[in-house]
Formats: sequence, structure tokens, C-alpha cells
Amino acid sequence: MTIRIGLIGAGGMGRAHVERIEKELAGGKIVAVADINLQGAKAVAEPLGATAYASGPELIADPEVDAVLIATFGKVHAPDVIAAVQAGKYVLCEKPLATTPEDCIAIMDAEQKAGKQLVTVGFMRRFDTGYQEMRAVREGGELGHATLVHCRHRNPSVPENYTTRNMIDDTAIHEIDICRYLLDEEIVSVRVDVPRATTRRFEHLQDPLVLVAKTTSGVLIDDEINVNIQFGYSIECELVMEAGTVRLGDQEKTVTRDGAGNRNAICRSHIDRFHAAFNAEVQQWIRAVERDEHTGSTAWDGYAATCVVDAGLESLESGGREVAVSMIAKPSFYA
Ligand code: ISE
Repeated sequence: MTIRIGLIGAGGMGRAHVERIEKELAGGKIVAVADINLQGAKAVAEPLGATAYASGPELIADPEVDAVLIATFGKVHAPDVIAAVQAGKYVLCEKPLATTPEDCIAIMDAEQKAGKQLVTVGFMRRFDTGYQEMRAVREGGELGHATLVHCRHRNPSVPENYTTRNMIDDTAIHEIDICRYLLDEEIVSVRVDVPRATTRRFEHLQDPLVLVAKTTSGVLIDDEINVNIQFGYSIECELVMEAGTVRLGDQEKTVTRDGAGNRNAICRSHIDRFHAAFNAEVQQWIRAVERDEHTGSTAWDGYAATCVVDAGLESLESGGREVAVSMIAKPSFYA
């Protein structure tokens, strides 16, 4: 069986998904592409023999589309996610699910009305084998309970239109989700600290930042967000427990040794660092759609991350005050 996928958003992330679905993964085919820039949609659709649309709702209504992949900007996700759910179609939506808690609640309401979980949020790190093994170590229980998580999220550079808020809502959102996944508990408060800025940034940007968060049981998370680190794309994470620690290994399989010393290659972006995780995520989603099952993170996970982001933004704007995360009670639908 081939799952006929409609892609909304023909930008870089959308095109990376097309590549993997057409060339690396099994069981899926892109049959339609929508973008507000119709020329952009056509450029991706035509070589595939797919239909191009200028809007998400047109693509979602196409009976040839079995499932929907959304790779547009976070701000415009909600109406397309809701339309897909109302059409009874599975949807894999890139992070963030939506940019306000209210929009996430509207998505959860639509899903509960539909009576089944149809929404997967593209938190691809959950499909990275390193993070999966870290979680398994904690769950194994031999090292005791978790006390701390140290995270570093470093990008070589960012474009000029990237803002300081994006450091929380576009970048740190990955650690917010992956720490919820590693610890299996909610984040209850957030503080954002502002260190001395790097000169290697656009003037409008406050870079780096450190986000400090606490979970229900009191685990303390610190996340260095540093988006002009120059040398490459580098993600680190260490989970500290009572009798040991577990941390992400280096992603590269080989180390070169020569007259200049020992070194491994460095990734340039999330697309290459998380290539295998993206593939696993999309492959498992296609297989799950085939079986008429949900997979990956839920709309609740998308909502929780957005609520933590909101508290982080409030802290940033209030000069680093610790802000409590405000969330509705978890509906039993997502238990
Ligand atoms: C980007 O949108 C991502 O999702 C990347 O994983 C992250 O490293 C980057 O900072 C974001 O802008």
C-alpha cells in the first residue's frame, strides 16, 4: 500500500521531506504540494507529477491525498492542522504545533471531536537513537532518579530575520520537548538568563541565552542557546542521575587522526545532524498511517511545548524573572 501524501509548504524543510520520501523511505509518495507561492509549489510538484495548490485547504480537500505533511511557518499551522483533522486525515506537522496555547487547544478540541489521535508534531529528536537510549537508561532505574539535565544547542549562524524570541520559540523548543520526553514529566517553571553577547551576531539579536527550567519533580534543566557559534551545528545533552550520568555521543561514526590531532567531522545544520532521526520519524509515520494508527508526539506534546515557550518569552521580556508555566489539565484523551 502506498500512502499518498500532500505537502503544505515548499520551503527548505518541505523539500528535504520530499527528497527523503521519494528517495530514501518506503511506502509513501508525494501526490500534491501547496504553497502560498504557487510557483514554488509547482517547482516541487511538477517533477514528481504531483498537483500544485496555492493553499492548504485545497490540498487537504483533494480526495487523492491520504495524509498531510505540514512544513510551513509555525504561525500559519493551526488552520491547516484543524482542516486536516476535520477531514479525518493524519497530519505530521513540523514544530511548533502552533505559536499560541489557544491555537493548540483548538487543535486538541478538533482532534477530540474527530474521536482519534490524528496529529503528530515533528519533534524529530524523539527518533534519534542517542536520546532514545538516554531515556531507556533513566527508565531502567539502575542509576536512580534524574536530578539535572545539561543541554547545549549551538547553530553556526542564523539569517538576519531570525529574532531573539526565535531563540526560544524556534530553537530551544527542541530541548523543551526532548527534556519532557527524557524525563516523562512536565516543565513547571522557566527562567531565561542573558549572558554577555557575542559580537558575531546581527545587532538586534541577544545571543547567547541560557534557559533554566524546573520539572514537576524538581529536576533542573539548563539549556545554552547559542546561534552564532561559527564552527558548526552542535547538540549536546547530559542527563544526571543519582549514581551516574548518560550523555549524547558524538554523532559521527569516524574520527580522523593526523598531524593536526584527532577530529571528527562537524555537522552544518539540523538537516544533516538529525538526518537519521528525520528519516525514522517520517518512515514510522507513513507505516503508522498505513495501519491507521497514531505515532510520535501528540497534540498535547505540542501544546505543552508552546506553553513552556510562552513562559520563557515572558521571562526574557521581564528581565529574567522565574515564570510559572500555565497549562490546562491534560485531557484523558491524551493519557
Ligand atoms: C530550526 O528551525 C530547527 O528546528 C533546528 O533544529 C534548530 O537548531 C534551529 O535553531 C532552528 O532555527
